[in-house]
Amino acid sequence: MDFELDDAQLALQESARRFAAQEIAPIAARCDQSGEFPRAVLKQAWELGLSHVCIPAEHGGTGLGLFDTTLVVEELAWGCAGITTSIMANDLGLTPILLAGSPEQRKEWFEFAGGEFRLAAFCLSEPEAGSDVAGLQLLAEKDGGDYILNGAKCWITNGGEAGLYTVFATLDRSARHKGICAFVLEGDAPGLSPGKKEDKMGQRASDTRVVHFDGVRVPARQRLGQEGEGFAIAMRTLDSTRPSIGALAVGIARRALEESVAYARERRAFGTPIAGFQAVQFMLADMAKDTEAARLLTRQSAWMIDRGLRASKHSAIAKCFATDVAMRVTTDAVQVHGGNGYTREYPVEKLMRDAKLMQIYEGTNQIQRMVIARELLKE
Ligand code: COS
Repeated sequence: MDFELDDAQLALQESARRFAAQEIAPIAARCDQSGEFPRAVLKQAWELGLSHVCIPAEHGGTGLGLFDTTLVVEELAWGCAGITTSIMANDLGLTPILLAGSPEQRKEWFEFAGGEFRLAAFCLSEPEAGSDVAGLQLLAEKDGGDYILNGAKCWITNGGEAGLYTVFATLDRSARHKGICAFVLEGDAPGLSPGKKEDKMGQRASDTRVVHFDGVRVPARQRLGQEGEGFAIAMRTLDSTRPSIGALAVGIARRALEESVAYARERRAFGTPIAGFQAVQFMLADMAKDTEAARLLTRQSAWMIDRGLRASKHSAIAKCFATDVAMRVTTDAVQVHGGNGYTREYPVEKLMRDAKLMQIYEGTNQIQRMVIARELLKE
């Protein structure tokens, strides 16, 4: 592996870094406190090619590989994890089309998603089926050449803001994973309605909702892959988006480390900056080494996927390790800041709240350990 960035990658990284510093970071605390959804900033990211990055160039997108995507995501997440989650949920919503869409579907839906500013949402989780995807209950009943969807999804990022939804539903609940199909729907499909916005602990700028499907009619041409292939499409999607979650966690951890180094240099105790104390230095050193390791694992898994290698285990390792690191590093950042760290005057308490969600979404870290162990035992 050669992780030296070329000129194009450095320019991409710099453009994301500048956008995060100039447009995201200044509104992060406000959106966190008010729960405001910063649609204008997301549109700006799309205009700059920092969002919807998986849409291939032949369909008008940036067509970034996963390695390059991790460079962008780390920078954006440095500015605000909630806003970055809204941006990256597009790629999560679009990846099933990339992996399983026919050439006609790719053309139609990528041009629909990227031709004008439209957010995408990935509808997999349900009230009774978050980790157990094969147990999902959203029913797809056949009606002539169409399917009729009935049920609900929950914890859907961009749930109330999306113009395109990729949706997983079952033809037969008793068939478990063999009954699942994947569909693409337009946001204004009759019968599709978002519920109220969740009042979350962290990542409050992102829009998370229940989405209801009441008799939503979907033509068969909007099904991705064959009937019964939906489970594998969902798993392959998550395999290839988990490195980006790792990168998002690295962005949070890096910000927490930078804030802590700056604070330790300024804050004085016992007549000297606290950076002079070994107790603080060791915390900073651990934060730095863990963040660096998380970045390397993340880039390794993305690099493998870009080369078409099977990466279920490495994606799960990257997601699990990097998000656990983000939780530890942000908790230590609050500790380095002492009482100040526990107040909203300083950014580290938000980082800690934002990091918690990383261990839960796109598969809890318990699920990641399950995936890693299963892959190990198969080898
Ligand atoms: N890629 C392709 N196919 C896969 C796969 C993958 N990564 N993982 C599993 N499959 C296939 C299996 O090979 C098996 O195929 P066969 O029918 O040929 O035997 C089938 O899918 C069923 O797999 P498995 O028996 O492992 O399924 P389980 O029901 O035991 O569930 C877990 C597997 C728990 C790993 C899965 O449900 C999961 O990832 N859950 C977490 C979901 C998640 O991340 N949710 C977050 C919400 S989305 S933001």
